[in-house]
Parts: sequence; C-alpha cells; structure tokens
Amino acid sequence: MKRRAYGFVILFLLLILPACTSESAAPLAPPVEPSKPPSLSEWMESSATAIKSEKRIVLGFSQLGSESAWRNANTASVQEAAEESGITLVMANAEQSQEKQFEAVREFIRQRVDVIAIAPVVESGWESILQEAKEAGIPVVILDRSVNVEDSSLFVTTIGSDFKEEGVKAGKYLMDLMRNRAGPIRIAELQGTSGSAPSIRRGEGFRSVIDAREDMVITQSAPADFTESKGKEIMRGFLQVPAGERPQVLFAHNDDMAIGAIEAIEEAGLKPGADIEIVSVDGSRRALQLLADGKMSAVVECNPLLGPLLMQAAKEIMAGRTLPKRMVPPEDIFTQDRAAKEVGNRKF
Ligand code: GYE
Repeated sequence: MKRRAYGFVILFLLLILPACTSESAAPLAPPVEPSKPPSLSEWMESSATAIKSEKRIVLGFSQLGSESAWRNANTASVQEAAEESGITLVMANAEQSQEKQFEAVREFIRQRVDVIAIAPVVESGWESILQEAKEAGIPVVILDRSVNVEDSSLFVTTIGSDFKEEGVKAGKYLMDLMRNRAGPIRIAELQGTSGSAPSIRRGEGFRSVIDAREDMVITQSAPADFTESKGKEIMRGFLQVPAGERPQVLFAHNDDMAIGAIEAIEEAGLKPGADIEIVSVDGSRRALQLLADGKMSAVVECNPLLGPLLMQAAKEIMAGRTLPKRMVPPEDIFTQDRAAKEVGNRKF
C-alpha cells in the first residue's frame, strides 16, 4: 500500500499538474536565429537571467503542530520532498497557536522567501495575515487544512483532503454495519481541534449520512484536540454513565484519539470493536494494526504525504504558471481485511 499510495501521488503530479497548468503557461517566443554573436551586454543580461532562474526556491512553511502520527508524517513528507526537489525549506512549528502562525508568516515576509505555505490550525481569522503576504507579493499555498476567507485571491491553491467526504465515508460505513441492528444506537464522537477544518467538515459529513436514521443518535460529543492523551481522558468521561446509556459506537475524528479511547474502554473492562464499534480517520500503522486485531471496525484514509505536491506547486508558481484552486489526493477506507494486508506497508 505504501508504494501504491506514493505512486498515486507521483502519478497525480505527473498527470494532473501539467494538464491543469499548461493552459495558462506564457506563450513561447518565436525562436531567434542568432545571426551574429551577442554583444557583451546582451550576453551578460542573458546569463544573469539564467542564473536567476536557477536560484534555489526558498519556501517558508508554517506547520501547525505535532499532535498526531498524521502530522509527523506530513512534516517528514514536506522535509523529504524539499530535499529531493532542491528547495530550501524554512519551517516553523506553531504548536497549535494561530498567533504563532501569524508570527511565522511575518517572519517569512521579512526574510523575503519566494513562497509561503501554511497548514492552518483553525479555519477562520486568516484575512489580514494573508493580505499582508499578498501586499508583500509573496504567493501563499494552503496545505492540509483549509481556510475560510471570502477573497480567494488571498492564496494560490489549497492542497489537502476532502474532509467532508471522509466524514461521509465513516457515516456510510456505519449505516451499512448497523443496517440490521435495531435502534436506538448511541454514538459517541471525539472531535478534533475546535474550529479546525477537518473537525468541522468530518462532523458535518458524518451527520449528513447518519441523520437518515432517526434511531441513530450522537449522544456524546466533545473535542479532544486530535491527541491520544485527550482522546483517552474524554472517553473515560464518556464511559461514566449507566450501562444502558453507554455508546455502542465511537466516531473519532482521528486515529490518535481512537487509540487513546481504546485504552480507556479496556480499562473500563469493555471490549473495543465488540462492545463499542470504533471508526476513525487517518490510517496510521498503529490504527491499522488495531483494526486488523479486531479492536476497530473501519478507518477512513487521510493522506498526509503532501510534500511532493507542495514542492511541485512551489515550482509551478515560480515558473509563472496558474494552478488549480484545489488539489485533493485520492483516498479510500480501510476495513479489517484490508488493514491486515496493508499494515506492513504503511508509511506512518
Ligand atoms: O486527521 C489529524 C491531524 O489536518 C488532516 O490533523 C489533518 C488532521 C489529521 O492532527 O490526525
């Protein structure tokens, strides 16, 4: 699976990007037949242009934090891809603080980097900092999570998953799993970071599907910040109810929270995957192992390996090409059988 997923990214780059960008490429000037050797000043001008175009691209990247296996894989993917593409990466970890992301962007502007990439911790509040980058003439790529701004000229493109679709996939899987089970079915939900695009959209997508069954109800829901420790703590709280009110299903917005919740469920003497069906999002190696062991029911894939797409985008931008406004990697869902086959190849 690892190779195949990587292959898809490369294929995506090779097939989609050139096709999407060639339209707006500047028309080539007609070839000039050199009838006489260039003058010294002509020669100096053309070699200066050549040197300039070979200058290494400097990319400033504001990463939002290191809360999960997904995030660490995303950071590593960006670092590796920068190295492979000969792009100079200046990266700052904002440790979940939007304020720190603003500071990082301002620092990138001061350093006059060529391109700025931001993985935004939350969806709102980005207008003025993006405006600052725009006024400085530095193009911005939004990576992974999206921003909610009215003026879409404030960024060049968004590279990242369709989070709503991920929630829809989780909901559909559950509807199918429960099709012969009588209600009421109580669902507990561990949300990610409040106000973050993946948490908002996964929640929306999930609800849009399960709402079709009136006897499937989200009885408990709270943010657990996408971390394992918070997932465990909140799940412990969810289990402090009489047995007849306990959830039969857990929808966790990421694997790390599901893993923490599994510990809490086992500590309470219950069987994850049997007493409580568990569906989460990401597809980390640890989660796929738990899925293969029967402790989870399904994991919706979310691809963190966005580094190659980001580097390609930076190069295209510097070459003056227009990019599609949104780039979404292809994703799937892991069931127990599939997880058992693919866990060994997992990249993160
Ligand atoms: O699902 C979660 C991480 O933004 C898609 O953030 C990302 C999410 C991912 O912390 O594990």
